[in-house]
Amino acid sequence: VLATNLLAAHALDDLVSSPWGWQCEFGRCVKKEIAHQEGLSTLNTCKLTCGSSGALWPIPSQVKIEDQLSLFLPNNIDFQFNCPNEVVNLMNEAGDIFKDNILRYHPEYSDGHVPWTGPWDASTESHILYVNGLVTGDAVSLNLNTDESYQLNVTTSDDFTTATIVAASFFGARHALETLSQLIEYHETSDALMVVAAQIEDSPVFPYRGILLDTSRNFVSVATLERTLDAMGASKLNTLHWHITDTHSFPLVLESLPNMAAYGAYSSRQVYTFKQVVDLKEYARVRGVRLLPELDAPAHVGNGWQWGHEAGLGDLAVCVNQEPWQEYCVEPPCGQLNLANPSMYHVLGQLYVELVKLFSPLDMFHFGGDEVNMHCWNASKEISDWMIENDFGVDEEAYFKQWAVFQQRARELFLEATGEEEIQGVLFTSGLTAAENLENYVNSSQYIIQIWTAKDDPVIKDVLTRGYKVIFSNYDAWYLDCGMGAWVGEGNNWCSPYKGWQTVYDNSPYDIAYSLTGSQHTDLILGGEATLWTEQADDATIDSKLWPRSAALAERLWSNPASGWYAAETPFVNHRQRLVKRGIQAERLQPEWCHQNE
Ligand code: CP6
Repeated sequence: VLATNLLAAHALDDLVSSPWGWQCEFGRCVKKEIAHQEGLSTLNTCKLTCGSSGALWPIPSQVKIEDQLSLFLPNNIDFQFNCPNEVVNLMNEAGDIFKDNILRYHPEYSDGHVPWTGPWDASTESHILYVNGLVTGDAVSLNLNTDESYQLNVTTSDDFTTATIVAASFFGARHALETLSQLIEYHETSDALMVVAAQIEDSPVFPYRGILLDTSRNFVSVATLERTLDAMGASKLNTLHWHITDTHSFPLVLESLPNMAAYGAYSSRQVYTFKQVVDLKEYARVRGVRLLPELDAPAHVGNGWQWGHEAGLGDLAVCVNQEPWQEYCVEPPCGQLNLANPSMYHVLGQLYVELVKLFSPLDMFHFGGDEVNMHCWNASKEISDWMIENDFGVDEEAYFKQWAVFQQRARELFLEATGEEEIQGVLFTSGLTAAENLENYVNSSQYIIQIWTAKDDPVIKDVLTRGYKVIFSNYDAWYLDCGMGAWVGEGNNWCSPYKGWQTVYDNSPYDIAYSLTGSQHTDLILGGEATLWTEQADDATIDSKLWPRSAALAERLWSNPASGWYAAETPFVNHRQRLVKRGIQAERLQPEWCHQNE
């Protein structure tokens, strides 16, 4: 028996007698071996008692679904939303994506490119799906305060089904459409099936649910960025942290600073134009995602900045591509901004003006700030002379002070570029965010700290007790790359152990060595992100490294279930299937045999 779609797998329950059965655990149907368990049901019954269809991902806060299905015609959807003028166009676009996705989930459609268009079973011809919605708020851009909650009700009468959505923002409403698309199943033939009744109330646990993608170590095409956004929307992830530049390459074409890409891009084809970025921002928004740009500084810069020398501005960056790299940085090629050169600040300010033009509106900006190497600065005669002339001294402490001055100036330049009074900066944990420097150099009302080290790092307690907001991207759970092995060699294999989706799933931001008070939970821990540094990834492999593992992160951050991965396995396999149907080359989780034996 061939179960093309797991959602229809319960049809097999009656046909296949197997040693497996289903049991409800934590609102999810879990497959158990009958030999060791009593009172197990078929998936159908389990779905009823469990109150979950086993299909929804991420699992909603509250869900009641009737385990009966009615037929409807997927190309006969009546879509009507009552919403403020500002969001009418967004809502229509989200509606078109919703309709397209439903056709993509059809079992006879498998190549990820052309939606199923029929023929449909004649008996379903008159059955209409009405999607009616109310959006009360007029927000058109997503930020940390956006209300992403929604209510979704499904009812069915003789020959039509009505799905009613109520949301406080466009973003909540588009999430509701994702959930609704997951309540649709397909029969073995071409019929579409819809649950006859459902009541869902849903909102995310964490406001920041992200993916970091590095486009500097290797170039990433716009098509891959769009696929990433498609999959993020499908999983209710809301932030693409775009690590646009690094020492390796500078792929962004800027109107007033064309030399950055001219000197820094791998080739004239491997760049992002102004129009591509602005279009991508819009593409993301329609899918409920905001772009969070990062310009990593003062370390992790280099290629692209060399033009300054030839333009008579002196060295904008120092120790660029210098060898032996081990002395000047943690990863070749090296490079850091030249603190002694006022032109560097002038160019940085121009760069920020360009970034603001591209990415506004921005309530957050990522300043990077990681992995500064003091020896790189000290090895520059220009910088050490300047330090001595200005009576700073050239010891480690003096360089920390100059790094802090740099960061302060960078923030001011960014604010000037936006014309705003305030912006939330984000900084990776680094020497600057060590306990003794935090209080002197990093203001907790100005900066969010991104913790990329492991869960037992004492820095977590250091920042939370001092009132800093945090984002987690722990490298032992949420680093999806194998970057370090690319240059360290010598048996230092950072890919090992590979972080399976179970590891990604079971890492909760609340589950830390330091015990939190109530308001530290809700006020300070904003969420987390999976990171894909691209030393060893490009267009050919990004999908399979990101997916479906980032979807495991998505449920952790949207629902933060009390249970671990075991209870989530079946719906996770379902969700992976949906990602593939949407054209994402997501990694396979199980042999088909596992599903045939349900
Ligand atoms: N690039 C930048 C990197 C890393 C960081 N910043 C990194 C460090 C350690 C590991 C993986 C990636 N490649 N700019 C640290 C935030 Cl294991």
